[in-house]
Amino acid sequence: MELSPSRPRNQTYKCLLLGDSGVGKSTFLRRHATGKFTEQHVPTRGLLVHTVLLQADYQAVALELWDVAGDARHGGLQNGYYFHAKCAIVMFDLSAESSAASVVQWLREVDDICDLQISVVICGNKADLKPMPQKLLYRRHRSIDYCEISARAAWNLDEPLKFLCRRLLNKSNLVLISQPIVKAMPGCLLDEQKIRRRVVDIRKRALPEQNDEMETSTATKSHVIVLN
Ligand SMILES: Nc1nc2c(ncn2[C@@H]2O[C@H](COP(=O)(O)OP(=O)(O)OP(=O)(O)O)[C@@H](O)[C@H]2O)c(=O)[nH]1
Ligand SMILES: [Mg+2]
Repeated sequence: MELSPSRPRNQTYKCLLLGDSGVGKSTFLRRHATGKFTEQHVPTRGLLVHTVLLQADYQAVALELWDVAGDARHGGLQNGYYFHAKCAIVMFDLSAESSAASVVQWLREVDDICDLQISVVICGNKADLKPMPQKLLYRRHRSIDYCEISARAAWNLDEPLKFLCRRLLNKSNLVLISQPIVKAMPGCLLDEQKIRRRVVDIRKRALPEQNDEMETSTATKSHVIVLN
């Protein structure tokens, strides 16, 4: 009897990558695609797509990342890109207040077109920079998670993908299987423990879920930004 190796089933999920211009969406995508980091900001025109593979047990999952231009002037089809998305990463820059204040708007667009039944992870990028002085607050929601990464320090880059796949597949032992060699940029230091403590704190202080509905006001008081 001949034994043929079992082939993992490959499910593909469309994943939106959203956020203000300059927060690092394309850098994140490029890190996953080629491992490279680009210093200059070249605004995306329309859309970039790259597929990453993850595996749990014998099940392979493909996440098709749709990196949508953050600047509406370069937006192409804009929210025409949102149709049939199964999940989304809404990215902001941990050092830029305005990008955090915009998260609520990006979530509203996702909600309008895809419905917030889809899994979303709010992802603070540039954890290597001095954080904004405002405190970040986040509201518990059954389909929304929160994480922080640094594309520059190549830190935690698989975290948002794992969050989403965990929700999509209900499995916790996911491994990224399509990862190029990714190195931190020279001179880029990161206080990992401090950042992890901050994330734990943000989760601990999470506001209660409100009537199953997305909070729509940006609630930007002087020292606090409510992300969702
Ligand atoms: N310090 C730091 N800079 C970063 C990081 N990630 C990206 N950048 C820089 O942020 C700038 C913008 O990055 P992009 O990836 O082009 O931003 P984008 O979100 O795709 O912007 P649009 O295409 O205009 O929507 C670039 O200068 C990157 O080098 C990071 O983790 N840390
Ligand atoms: Mg871009």
